[in-house]
Amino acid sequence: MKIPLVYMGIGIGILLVIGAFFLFPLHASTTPPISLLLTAQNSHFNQTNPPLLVSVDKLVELTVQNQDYPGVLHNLVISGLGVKTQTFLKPGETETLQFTPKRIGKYIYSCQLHPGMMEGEFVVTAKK
Ligand SMILES: [Cu+2]
Repeated sequence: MKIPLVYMGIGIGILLVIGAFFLFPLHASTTPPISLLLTAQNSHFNQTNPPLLVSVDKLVELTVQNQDYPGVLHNLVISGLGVKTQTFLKPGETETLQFTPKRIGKYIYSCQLHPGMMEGEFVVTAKK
């Protein structure tokens, strides 16, 4: 039995399309971001200013919320990564920052109004 050349061509074409789909999946848009939450309360982040660990080149979604006493403002900066909340958050306010760390290393996250009291490590590790 001989398969006409045109059918073989179509068959190969279909295989190429399927192969390309597996080789180049649309991961970039479907990979979920690393979600982190920092709650400012009693002039600390998450009570103990814990180290935050993320992977290099992966989207981070970092939510900062102020749940402190009335009148106590907080913000968040990560020095060296160019990450900063747009405003000083009032109690009850929340801001979500999205960024992709490009360099492995140890950085410091902090509140500019409470240096020393609200400072922790932000660690960018190799890809997993
Ligand atoms: Cu603060």
